[in-house]
Amino acid sequence: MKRLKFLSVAMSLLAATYVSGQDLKINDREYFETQGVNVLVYNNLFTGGFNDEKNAGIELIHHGVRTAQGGAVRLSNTPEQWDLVPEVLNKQVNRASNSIEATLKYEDYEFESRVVVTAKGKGIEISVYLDKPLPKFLEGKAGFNLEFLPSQYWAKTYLMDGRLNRFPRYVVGNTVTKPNSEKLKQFKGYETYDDRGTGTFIDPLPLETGRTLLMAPDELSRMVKITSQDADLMLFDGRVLAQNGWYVVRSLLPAGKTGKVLTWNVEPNAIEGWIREPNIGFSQVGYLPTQPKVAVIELDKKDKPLSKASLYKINADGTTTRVFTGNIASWGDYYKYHYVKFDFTSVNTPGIYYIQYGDHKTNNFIIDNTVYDKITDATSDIWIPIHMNHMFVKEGYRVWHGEPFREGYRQAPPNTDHFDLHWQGPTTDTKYEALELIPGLNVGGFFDAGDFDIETGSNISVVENFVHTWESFKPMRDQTYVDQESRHVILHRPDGVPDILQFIEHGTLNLVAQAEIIGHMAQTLSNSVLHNYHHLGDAASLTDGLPYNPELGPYEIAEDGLSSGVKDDLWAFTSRNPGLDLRAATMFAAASRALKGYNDDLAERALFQSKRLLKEATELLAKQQEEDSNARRWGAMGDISTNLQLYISTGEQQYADKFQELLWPILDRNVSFVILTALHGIPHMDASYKERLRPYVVKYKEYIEGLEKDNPYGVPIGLGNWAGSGAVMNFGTTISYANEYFPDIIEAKHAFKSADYLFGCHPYHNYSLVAAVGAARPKEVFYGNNRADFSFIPGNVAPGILFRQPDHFENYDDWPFLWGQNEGTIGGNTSYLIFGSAFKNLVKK
Ligand SMILES: [Ca+2]
Ligand SMILES: [Ca+2]
Ligand SMILES: [Ca+2]
Repeated sequence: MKRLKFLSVAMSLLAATYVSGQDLKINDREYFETQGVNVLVYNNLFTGGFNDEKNAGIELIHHGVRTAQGGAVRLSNTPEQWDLVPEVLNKQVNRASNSIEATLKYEDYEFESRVVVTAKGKGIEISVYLDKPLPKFLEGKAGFNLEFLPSQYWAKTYLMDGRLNRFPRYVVGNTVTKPNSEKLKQFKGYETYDDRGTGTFIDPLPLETGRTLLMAPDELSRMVKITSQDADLMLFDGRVLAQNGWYVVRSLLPAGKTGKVLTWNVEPNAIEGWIREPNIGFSQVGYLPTQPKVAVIELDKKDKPLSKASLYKINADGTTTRVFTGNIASWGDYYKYHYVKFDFTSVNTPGIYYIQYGDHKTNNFIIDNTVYDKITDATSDIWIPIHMNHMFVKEGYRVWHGEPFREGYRQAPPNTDHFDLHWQGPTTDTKYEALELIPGLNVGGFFDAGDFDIETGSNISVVENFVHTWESFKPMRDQTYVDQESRHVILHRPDGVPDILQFIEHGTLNLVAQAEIIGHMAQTLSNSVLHNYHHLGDAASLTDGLPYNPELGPYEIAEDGLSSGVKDDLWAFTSRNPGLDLRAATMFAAASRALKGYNDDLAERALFQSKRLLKEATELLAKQQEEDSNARRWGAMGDISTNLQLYISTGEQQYADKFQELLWPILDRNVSFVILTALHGIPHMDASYKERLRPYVVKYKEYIEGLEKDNPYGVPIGLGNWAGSGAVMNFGTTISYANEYFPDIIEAKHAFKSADYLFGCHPYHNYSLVAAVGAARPKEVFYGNNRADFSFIPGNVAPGILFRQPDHFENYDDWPFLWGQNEGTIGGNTSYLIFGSAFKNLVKK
């Protein structure tokens, strides 16, 4: 909707476009800027490791949207995640010459190049310099690439040397295969592709080749002209190799040359007089009649704030009535935008409303006492059961996935480095040989996120989150059929058992199996090969269902049909970590409490493992501490929450003492970091504990008030590489509990800021970050296992609004693939269950 409106503005400015705009200049934040065009030069760097690599290099923010990135010397046509990335050795900003330059290095090939970006009028010149000729092996491989966001260009036109074309909506490209000997090695020697024994890899062919590329002349906000003086421009479609690929414009660097070897002129069109549309942030879920109602309006700094905004009510006959007009209050600047607020708290009649700010009208929302009633239902009824591993999951006519990993898990070989940040140490720490089947682990557990591994640490938190939700709020909701016997899950089919007990059972089944079979907790149950780690689609098709048999040739199936030569198995990473075992011990104790009376056998097994792991882990940790004094300070016995949980489970005073010993100094240093854990201690400690906590709660109140000055939304906004919805939920949960125990200090009204932010009142756009029932305009795309369909799994909570250096907030809603913005995790979404439950509880009062 926003874009349609934008188009009409663009069209009306058509006539004015070719009047010379402002020239690009380096601004105070050290990137090139003119109104509507920002060119960033290595403000965000490649890492080569686990960060999303579609967030780095030379980047273009074009009329408010980051439409191009990845500008750098690259070694393949359409680089994938885990392809080698250049290290940016140094970056110099030269205001006198209006240029920014950086040296790029590929350590593996001892290959350095220098990229110089110089403002030239409305565009930039990008030049590549070589001091030494290209290494022989990189001839025909090294080139300069710039990547454009497919969702912002598909179906638009482009011209290559005047030839007419249209960007393809879906990839239908030409490729060739080349011998693997020509393939460059990938990060740490991993391979993102399975060659099916052909000994070849796929190399995309260009869609077009020429010297002048004019992109999107039909859409002035996206129009970019690129000319290359010395080498052909090639346009590739990276989606041919990977669904998260972008359109890549590329020129090869010449062999045998030094000095200035490549020059591009890139001219992004700047619409004369363009001003970004106001982003009117409000809760898409709506508001209670009695709650605070404040819209935060994000404005272009060139925009002139209006003095008033209005609220309109949509009547039963479809007509609308203006019911309230109020003043706009300035909040101030936050990074690159200006923020104003519109308070319409006084409107308290239930009904359907929209906000009118100048010419801008929002979509409708509801004011009513019931708006929050269903905020956790999609998460508990749909997202969570779909992420149940080792089960067949069906909804209506649709099978979400078959039963995955029937062939079980094999012992990860010693000294194995894993792409998902795990490591099998020098020994297996089990009775199993490397690659031997560890029978019985393929039961229960939850997929980690958009991938299908079992992260033990996450699964422990998940069971704890479920138990916490169960014990605090007793949700009896039953919308899911779960049959462990036949390994079947059916959504929207009640079976007489509260779903949350079935989720606790499901998580516990896997974790108990780990403890019983391995003897301690595995770090993870995960993919052995990278090329099925990024598997998209049905988890049951990730492996071939047969265990790997080294006696067989590649891809061969044994005559008895019981094993195969396909190296696609999942492995158990089993290096023993007593800290993890200790966490598991507390989780098992909690699970045992919850399961008693529902699944007594599992409750007993969990309790047995809890006691055993507690004893063994405590001994192991004590031994570690003797050997290493650092372990004393940073080891798992230093985990505050674990000690509280141990006290709750065992009633042993030593854990209560340890909990308090650790708690108070950290509260002194950073109240907001541990206050929630401290609050959870109240029901289990004596009255003096609560009184001692009181001054810290007063301090937390100051923190809450400080956030009002920190940013216009009044919630903690994270600036890391994974966006901050988790911290916002935690903030709301903390306020809900603090209000329960200290209503005289912490007012309930603060919790609404978390809900507002999650449901639409945040930077960049105003869509709800939860694929939730009840929101008028939830986000439409998320990074789940169905992300290739540009879809979502209901109830998912996106990490949300990602900060890009140095001043850009972003959440793509037409491109699901950036995980730091759009991926839901089992840990995060079960935290949302707690937030939602605590918040609903608070609202009830
Ligand atoms: Ca994972
Ligand atoms: Ca049920
Ligand atoms: Ca297999």
